[in-house]
Amino acid sequence: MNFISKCSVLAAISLACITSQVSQAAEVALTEKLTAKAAALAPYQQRDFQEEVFYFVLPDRFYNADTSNDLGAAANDKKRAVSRGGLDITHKGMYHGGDLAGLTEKLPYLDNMGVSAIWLTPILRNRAMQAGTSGYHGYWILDFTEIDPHLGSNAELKNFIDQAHKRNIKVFFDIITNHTADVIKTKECHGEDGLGWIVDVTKGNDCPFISMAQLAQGKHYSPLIPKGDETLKYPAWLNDVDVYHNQGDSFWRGESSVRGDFAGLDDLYTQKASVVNGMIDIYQKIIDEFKPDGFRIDTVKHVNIEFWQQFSPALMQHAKTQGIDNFFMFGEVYSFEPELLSRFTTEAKIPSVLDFAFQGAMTKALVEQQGTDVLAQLFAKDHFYNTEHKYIRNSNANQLVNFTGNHDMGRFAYALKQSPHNYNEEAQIQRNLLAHSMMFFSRGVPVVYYGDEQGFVGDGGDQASRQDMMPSFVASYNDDDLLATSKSTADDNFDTNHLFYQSFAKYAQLYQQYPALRFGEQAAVYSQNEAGIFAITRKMKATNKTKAQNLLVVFNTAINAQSLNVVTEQTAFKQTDIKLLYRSVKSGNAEEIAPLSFAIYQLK
Ligand SMILES: [Ca+2]
Ligand SMILES: [Ca+2]
Ligand SMILES: [Ca+2]
Ligand SMILES: [Ca+2]
Repeated sequence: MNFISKCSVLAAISLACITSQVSQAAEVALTEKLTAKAAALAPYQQRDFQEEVFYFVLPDRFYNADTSNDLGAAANDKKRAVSRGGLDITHKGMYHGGDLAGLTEKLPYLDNMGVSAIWLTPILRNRAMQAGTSGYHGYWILDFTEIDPHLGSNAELKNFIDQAHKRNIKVFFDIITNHTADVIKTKECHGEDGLGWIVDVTKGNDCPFISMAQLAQGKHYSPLIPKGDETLKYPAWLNDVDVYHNQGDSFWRGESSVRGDFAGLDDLYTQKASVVNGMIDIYQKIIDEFKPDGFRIDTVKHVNIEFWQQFSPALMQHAKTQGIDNFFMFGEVYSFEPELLSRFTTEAKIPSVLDFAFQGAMTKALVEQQGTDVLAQLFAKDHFYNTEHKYIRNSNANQLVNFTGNHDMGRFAYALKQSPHNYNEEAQIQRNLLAHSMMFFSRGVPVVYYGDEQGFVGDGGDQASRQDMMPSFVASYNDDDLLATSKSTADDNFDTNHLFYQSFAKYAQLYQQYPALRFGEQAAVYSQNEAGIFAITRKMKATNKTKAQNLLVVFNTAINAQSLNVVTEQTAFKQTDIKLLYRSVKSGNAEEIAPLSFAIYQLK
């Protein structure tokens, strides 16, 4: 019986719609009141990675609760002199003063949104200034044994973790093994003292890459450390030029991608056993001292796979010996191809990766308006991630890390703003919300990029996407038109009434309320070659803690209402076996999916 097709937005009150066979009772019963977290959420020590709602934040850009550390190291601190300075709150490439004390103070804000895990950009001590900008982002590490003084002390980090744990929130560190800060120079590129430039940097390639074939022919750079910089790095073995590749700058292809420097950042010789063991030792000590709940690993693609095969199992095992049974790691592999991404969860033995392919498919579906088939095509490759590791947990697509945008590529809201489809603000709001709902309810673990919950947009990637949550003094941030608010980034933006904050809190609540949204096996049951319905099921067998659960999640990427009927006609589901649990937009009968909205149904 094709009764749903009689229902449309205009005919929403027709008899056919009112006598809808799909129960709406559950939707009405679902509380609208936000609870901090579903009571069912397990204590963090016992909680699986797949249960988390992540919040990814740059501490420098979040909240400044201690102005005494804004310049970093103390003026009389000789050991840390290079970690002092770099503060300019008007400049997007400089320190803005945010710190661990600020994050600690704002934990209730994150808790109330349903955040259960926080991923911080690197917090180890950086070189404060390099080539005219600062290490506010944390990716220029000099000292792998202590916290950057701009962010606070080791004791403040421990306090932050303690306070997060008291709220049942996990803390993940962002770690780097590919490179250190830029200290090493070469005579050929920077002169005998290493302080200048010999090559013409205006021609693009900073310090031209020397290939293995060229090395075999005797061509090489003469690495040197400028006078006074010989002992800047900790632990001390990192000051030996022989533990680096010294082959010049990467041009991001071929062997240069693994052996070249990231714009001068000293690229570690990760094929050497001493470097592998040294890095394992560094991060085992970090685990011992701070007991983090896991690591996000930077620049994974730029380190040889053999390194990860040793590093990853060693750290996973070590964390267990420290009593962190659910310790987890996920890597940044900047690729949109599941075939390549999955090499790192299978061959390289890293438990999971950030799912750039998911971000790419979402952009095609919701920014470019391609058919929802692009999503089905992405998920059809999920089997690439399946494996059984000998030393660590199995890899599978359910553990992938979903995101809509980040600090490098920019925010999803920026992609929408840039679209040739010229979306108006309402359309940008709806598409942004739908993207985030897909991030929560598709297989994988959701990551909210800080500020997305306040309607931040940005002018691009990198520095342009790293706005302040505290009142900003950066002109190019403050002239942005934020979504769903009359505020600008010049204001304080910890608004718990913002539509996005409220919506993400609701998504987190649903995610934590229905185990199948976290653990359920996903199958794509309907997609089409134009914007419209994308439907998935999430099936979960009964466990000793939970009953079996079988959900149908339906997304509508079209700008007109769609009917659930298209799904039931294509599948074996009977209308009477489907019960509506939640709709993001309540209009029409229970089978109607409003434009740019989603609905969650329970299947018998
Ligand atoms: Ca500060
Ligand atoms: Ca490398
Ligand atoms: Ca260098
Ligand atoms: Ca701007």
